Amino acid sequence: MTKKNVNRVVIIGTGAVGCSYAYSLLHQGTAGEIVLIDVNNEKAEGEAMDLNHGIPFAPHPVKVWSGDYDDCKDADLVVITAGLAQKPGETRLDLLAKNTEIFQQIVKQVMDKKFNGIFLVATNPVDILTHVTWKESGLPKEKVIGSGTVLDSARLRYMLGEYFDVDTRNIHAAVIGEHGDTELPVWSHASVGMENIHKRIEDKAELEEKALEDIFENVRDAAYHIIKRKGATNYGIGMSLLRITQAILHNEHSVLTVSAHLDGEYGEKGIYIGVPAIINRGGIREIVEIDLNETEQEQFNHSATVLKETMAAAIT
Ligand code: 6V0
Repeated sequence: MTKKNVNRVVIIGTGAVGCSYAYSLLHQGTAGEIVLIDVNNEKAEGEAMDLNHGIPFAPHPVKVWSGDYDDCKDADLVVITAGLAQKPGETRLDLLAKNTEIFQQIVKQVMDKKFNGIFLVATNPVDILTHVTWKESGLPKEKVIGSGTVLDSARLRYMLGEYFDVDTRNIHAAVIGEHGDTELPVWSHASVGMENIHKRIEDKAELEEKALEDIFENVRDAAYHIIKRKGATNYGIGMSLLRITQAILHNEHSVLTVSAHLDGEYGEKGIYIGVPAIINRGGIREIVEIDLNETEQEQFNHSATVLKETMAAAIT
């Protein structure tokens, strides 16, 4: 379909994550056009029909349709949430090899249409698949972004907000590193309201440092806890993708812990990994290099090493 003078977002993969994201986009009126693509075309069609029936209640006019790769040509943003989920007995490496193949096909089809917008990747393992997207697309690194630890940082802020009984929006705290088991919280820069988190604990008799460890464990393992109960996680990631999309399409220059390509920052090179970065209409404007304390720096380097080893083992 010919593009109108509005922002077009193409979502590839209309499973639980892709549809929660589409629903969030529609609610907020963030994009003027939302295109759904899935290898299961009927699923994409059904989702588009269903979403269309909510348009009378959206804040702005929006067009939603199930499309094809031709629609990527004029897209501002292509968001990939397609892929296979882990099956019983299958390792993460097996899954990575299969999803890498799927990504190579998807990215090739998008680039064949002369796409020149921004890629946003959510499929797991997200850091490595963002790297694959960057390699296959040939686009500059700032135009290929992974959702990274945006969701993990949101989970941390939510759980800290509950613990301190302070509005989540006034909690400044971030998770960085691999979106996975080796991620880490940056306590050295965390604050509640405008007060340093450790000082806040010291000031209040009912609070204790040990709680921070438990909170972070719950953040890190949140996906396992949710998947055990409902089989997938979709709303939190849907809203995280929306937040990144707003930062891009509204040229916000917002700081979010996306998966960005490092070129010496934090002492690492040649990988995509979760770090704070300034996001605007051009994608990643700048990686924010905060001073980590010694423990955090060690944990970050360990996380980067695990990612590099996994990538080397799976991608030949
Ligand atoms: P799902 O519900 O199985 O949906 C995946 C969709 O991808 C299905 O509709 C498939 O038909 C489609 N698909 C598969 N192959 C292709 C292809 N070649 N082209 C187009 N479409 C294809 O999975 P769900 O939506 O639950 O999860 C999607 C991915 O998001 C998984 O890898 C999750 O692990 C990942 N998540 C990432 C998070 C993050 O923070 N980055 C958070 C939650 C889930």
